Amino acid sequence: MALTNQQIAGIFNTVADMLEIKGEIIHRVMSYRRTAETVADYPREMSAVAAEGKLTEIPGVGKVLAEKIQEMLDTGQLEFYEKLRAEIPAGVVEMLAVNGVGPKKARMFWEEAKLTTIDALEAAAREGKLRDLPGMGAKSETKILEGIESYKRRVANPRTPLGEALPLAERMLARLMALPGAERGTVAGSLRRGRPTIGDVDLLVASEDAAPLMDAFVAMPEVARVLGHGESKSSVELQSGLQVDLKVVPAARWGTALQYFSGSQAHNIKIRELALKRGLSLNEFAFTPQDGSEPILCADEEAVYATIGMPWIAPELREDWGEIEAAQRGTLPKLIEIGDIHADLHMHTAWSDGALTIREMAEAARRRGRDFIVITDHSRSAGIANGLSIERLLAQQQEVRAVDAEMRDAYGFRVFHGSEIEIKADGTLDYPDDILAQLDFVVASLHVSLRQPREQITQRALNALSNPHVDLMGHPRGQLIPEREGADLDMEAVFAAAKAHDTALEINANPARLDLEAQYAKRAVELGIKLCIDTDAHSESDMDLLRYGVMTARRGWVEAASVINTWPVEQFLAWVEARGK
Ligand code: DGT
Ligand code: CA
Ligand code: CA
Ligand code: ZN
Repeated sequence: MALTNQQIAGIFNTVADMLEIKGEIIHRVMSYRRTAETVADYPREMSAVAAEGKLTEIPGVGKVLAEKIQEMLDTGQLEFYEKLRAEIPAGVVEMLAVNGVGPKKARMFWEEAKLTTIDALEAAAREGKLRDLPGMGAKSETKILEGIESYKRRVANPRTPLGEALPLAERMLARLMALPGAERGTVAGSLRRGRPTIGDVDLLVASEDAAPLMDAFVAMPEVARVLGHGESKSSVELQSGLQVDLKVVPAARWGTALQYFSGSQAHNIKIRELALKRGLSLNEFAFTPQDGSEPILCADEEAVYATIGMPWIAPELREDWGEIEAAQRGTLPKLIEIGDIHADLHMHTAWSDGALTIREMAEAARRRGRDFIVITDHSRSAGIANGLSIERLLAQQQEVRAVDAEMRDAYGFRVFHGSEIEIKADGTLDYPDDILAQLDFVVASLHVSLRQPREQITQRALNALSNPHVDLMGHPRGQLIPEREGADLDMEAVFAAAKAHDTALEINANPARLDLEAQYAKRAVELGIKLCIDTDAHSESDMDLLRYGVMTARRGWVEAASVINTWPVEQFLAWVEARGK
């Protein structure tokens, strides 16, 4: 079979990497990269274009690279690429995937230090052998070790972030639902449960006629490979490498199928055990009584749970974290919903690293139904984020007050002035207390020195939480999905301080953060700590990420009452006031 566009693009990209390592002129490297991009995004297969003799007519593909595409289609390989492969060890090319290693460094590690694998690079860094190479130092050596750690995690755990998978899944589902015969449809699996990362996408559609849905599904433009094309189940692999499964069931069996394919496996095992205790064997199709009587079909999930004597359990709770016992006792939480959120208390403008003006952010938030916001740009030591000096902070306050007056008059919408202050590496806060006292609301965040030892970084968090001017700790653990684990914080100590000082903890809704994650949010709820679900928006579209924060909160059993931005503005202001500002 002829090489696919993805395979051709992959080879061109690797050639570009190799040429860069060799120090080729950047023009040549860029022409490979550009062509790779063109080929990857091209709506038709290169083999089809070549069959018509029209490769050179593709915009941006010159004569030389068109010949190379032809060669790959004819022979299944590229001689130029094979030659480079013989010259540059694969491990050196692989080094480019490590954060902090560019082509010049990779070449230096190879030629000067004779390192040809990532493992060898790691060993050399651990032994302190990289720091004496030209342009290197102890700091860049540590950076490379961190980069290798993150690279290894990516390779070992190739899960897709929720924020990437969900929009894609919803797009594919919408196309299926537009077809005649599709009655109901939803995402299922870990995606429906709102896990921060997902292994594969599960789609479920109710229809009496599965075949046209299956055919449309495997023919979607995102599909790179069809893994299975059956009567009621199909699986495809997308160009991104993500797998998507589609199941089609008759509407009469929707409930059991949806319950089954939503998981989690641990939750379902317990549910099946409970069914068995009632003499019913449960699978994706039905409850089958063991006494041989007629199967019980469930058209919705409520019926499934009712059959085993319990109320419906929201999918976000189905992790076997105690939800089945709570359902049996009648003590399931009344989970927060997106409509409960009235404010966004953490957002950035063009004063620091955001895209919009204060007024534009306020308008965008108002259009999304919020009643008030707090502008929290970065503080002065956040150099790369254009953090605000004290002078700029005070000047910004004038503008916030002016916008607040206008928005208040026009719409009853309020804009408050805050800051997202750095908790600096030494544990001090980035503005003095007398400045913090002039702000309406203060978010304190860890952005730097996140790899400090547990005791040291925990102490920094405690310093911030115990400052009477700090109202909220932003994205407390500092994790980035999927590449960076959270800081090594003593979370019980963090919770105790948040509780003692009545400082709120954030559930940052950005799908790259989702921090606090559900298990920590759940613990915070148990301890009666206040939470806040913010978008940390740097642009208008960031405000639409709120749903991921709400999903995460729901996974953490969070109810609206403990979330400070569900409150009306008067209650919010009274709380901030009472905290001793
Ligand atoms: P993922 O894709 O790794 O993020 O996690 P899930 O939960 O989406 O798992 P997946 O895609 O393997 O299966 C979707 C659901 O289907 C899963 O949550 C429960 C159900 N399921 C799949 N395979 C099995 C199985 O072998 N046993 C049981 N009890 N349930 C299964
Ligand atoms: Ca899945
Ligand atoms: Ca699956
Ligand atoms: Zn922020």
